[in-house]
Amino acid sequence: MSDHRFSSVPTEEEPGCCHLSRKVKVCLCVLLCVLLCVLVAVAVVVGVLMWPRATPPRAWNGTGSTPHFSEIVLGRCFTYTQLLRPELGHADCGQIGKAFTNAFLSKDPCHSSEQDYQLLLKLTSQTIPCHSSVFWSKSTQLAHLYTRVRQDMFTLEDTLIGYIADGLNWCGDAGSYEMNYQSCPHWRKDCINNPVSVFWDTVSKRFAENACGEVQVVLNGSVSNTFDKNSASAYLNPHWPRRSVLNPVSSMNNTFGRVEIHNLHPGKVSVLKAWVMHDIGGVYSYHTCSSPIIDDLKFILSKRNISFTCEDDYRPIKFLQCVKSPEDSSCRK
Ligand SMILES: *[C@@H]1O[C@H](CO)[C@@H](O)[C@H](O)[C@H]1NC(C)=O
Ligand SMILES: *[C@@H]1O[C@H](CO)[C@@H](O)[C@H](O)[C@H]1NC(C)=O
Ligand SMILES: *[C@@H]1O[C@H](CO)[C@@H](O)[C@H](O)[C@H]1NC(C)=O
Ligand SMILES: CC(=O)N[C@H]1CO[C@H](CO)[C@@H](O)[C@@H]1O
Repeated sequence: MSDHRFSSVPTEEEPGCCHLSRKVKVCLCVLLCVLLCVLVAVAVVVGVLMWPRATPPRAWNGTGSTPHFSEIVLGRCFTYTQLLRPELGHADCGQIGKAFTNAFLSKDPCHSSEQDYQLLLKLTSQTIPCHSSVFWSKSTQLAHLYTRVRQDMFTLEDTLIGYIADGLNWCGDAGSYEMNYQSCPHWRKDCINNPVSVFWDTVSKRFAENACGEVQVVLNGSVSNTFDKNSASAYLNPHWPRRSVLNPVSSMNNTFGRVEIHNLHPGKVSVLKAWVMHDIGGVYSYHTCSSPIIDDLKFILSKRNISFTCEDDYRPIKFLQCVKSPEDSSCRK
């Protein structure tokens, strides 16, 4: 009771402090400790919450990482290795997922390198049978329709690594362990050595290097800007736009010309067969097998001792187009 009196009488504070009972002192001490602990805890929590905001990731001009990137990668890996190609059932999807994110997390997204992806490449190595590689340029949909029907044929996106990454976007930040979901470097506006462009160049190169026997390429004869005026540089200039899955029309155009044809092995690849396809009902065919751009392609390959053939509107692929437009006159003969 006396304790209570003391604490509630402020005028007696000074002398009172020395007469405090042991019990009160212990109580005060405990109270102080608790208070201190609470303060420290609050400081830590606030610190943790504020930290990312203290160093926000850099802002870029390109779209940010695909939401749920890691989950998508893992899910696709299991889908591919367990359901689509069970012969790859031994692949370790957990490790593949980790190797993928480790390739770019906590790194400057403008200094991505082939080296970053080496472990991922190793974990996803896959043997593609000879005579079954299909390249494409500006014909993504049709080429994939073709390999979907011909399950023995493979575009890059039909291999494990291509299947996992197709259509995704990703980047990290040098100052954080997190992915950057806000923005990522745009290949033209920011930097060309960004994680996505470097990835596609790296895996395209391996895909081309591993190709053997007769290989095919599906080309789009119905686009003007792809192959005309800039055609030679499109095939020869190493700084030409990289593949970007987010913008297939504008920038996915030249991985074949810039990376893939230069990495075909003359000893392994006997012939490259080009199919120049035209849109059904398209107003104008910009390119055919007799276009100068095809000559350029032929020339590049001949210098590398790879023979080349070209066919306009290759029938097996034309049939696929005709499924969608059965009434078109070109489909009725
Ligand atoms: C050619 O490219 C255009 C524009 O990207 C696309 O709409 C069309 O489907 C493509 N045609 C073929 C045959 O791939
Ligand atoms: C590839 O896309 C870029 C961006 O739109 C375009 O400027 C360029 O002309 C295209 N290249 C070819 C060869 O079509
Ligand atoms: C192509 O073959 C010719 C003769 O068969 C040879 O002299 C030349 O070195 C080869 N070129 C390449 C790039 O392999
Ligand atoms: C080319 C381009 O659009 N660059 C822009 C990228 O984003 C920064 C700011 O985030 C702008 O200042 C640039 O103009």
